[in-house]
Amino acid sequence: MLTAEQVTQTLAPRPVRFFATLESTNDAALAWLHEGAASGSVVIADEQTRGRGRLGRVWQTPAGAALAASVVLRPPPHLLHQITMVGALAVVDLLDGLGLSDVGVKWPNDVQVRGRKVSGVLSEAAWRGQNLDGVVLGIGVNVRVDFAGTGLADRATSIEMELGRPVDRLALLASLLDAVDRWYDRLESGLTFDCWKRRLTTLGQTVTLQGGALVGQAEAVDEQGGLLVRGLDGRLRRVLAGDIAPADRS
Ligand code: BT5
Repeated sequence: MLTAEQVTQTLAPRPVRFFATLESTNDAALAWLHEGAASGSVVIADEQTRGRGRLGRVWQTPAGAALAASVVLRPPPHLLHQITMVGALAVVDLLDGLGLSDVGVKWPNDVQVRGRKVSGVLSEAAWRGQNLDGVVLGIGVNVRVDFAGTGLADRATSIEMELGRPVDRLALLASLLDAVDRWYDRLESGLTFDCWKRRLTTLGQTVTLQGGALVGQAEAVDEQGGLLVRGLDGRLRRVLAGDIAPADRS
C-alpha cells in the first residue's frame, strides 16, 4: 500500500493530494483545479472505486496494484489537444526505461505492451465560459493487476507480468510524473506530436470505427490528435474521438 507520507515526501515539493481510496482521481483533480490548484499539482489514489475511462466507461484500479494519478495542468488553449499525447508519451518513457520492448500507443490513448493495454489516459478540460481554465491529465497504469479470469484477460497486462520481476510502485510514480513534466515543458517545441505519431501502432492498419459504420485504412493523424481514415469508398474522413476495432473491444 502507498501511504500519504511516502507519496508526499517522495514527490515534494510538488503539491499532492493522496487518498488510500477514492472514486476517481480525475474528479478530485477537477475540483482542486476549480479551487485554484497550481499547474503540476497531482491527485494520487492507491485504489479507485469509480475510475473513469472515456465515454463513461470504467477503469479498474484495484488497491495496491496500480498507479492512478491526475495532474492539473494549465496549458495555452492551442496546445490542449496535445495533453493526452503528453500522458501517453510519459507512460511510453516509463515503460522504455524499464527495458520493456514492443511498447506502442494505440490511437487515441492506450499504451500497450505486445498489443495489450497496460495504461490508459483520460484528459478532461475545465472551461470558464469561453476560456480554458485548465486541464486534468489522468493516467492509469497497471503495475501488478491480475486480470486472469476477467473479461480483460486477453487484452490487458501489467508491468510486473511483462517484466517478470517486481517493481517499486513509488519509484514508478515519481518517474512517471517526472516524465509528464518533461513532455509538458517541451510542448511549445512542436516535438510532442511527432514523437507521439512515431509511437503509434495504428497507422497503416485497417480499422473499424463507430460501431462498424466506418471501415478503412488509418492513413494519418493530425496535430489535434485526429485520425484520418480512408474509407472503402476512397473518401478520407477525420475522426477525433472513438475506438478502433478489432483490437479494441471495449
Ligand atoms: C481509458 O479509457 O483508457 C482512460 C483510462 C484513464 C484512467 C485514469 S486512472 C486516473 C484517472 N482517474 C480516472 O477516473 N481516470 C483516469 P478508455 O479508452 O475508454 O478505455 C476503457 C476500457 O479499457 C474499459 O472499457 C475496459 O475495456 C478497459 N479497461 C478497464 N480497466 C482497465 C485496466 N486497468 N487495464 C486495461 N484495460 C482496462
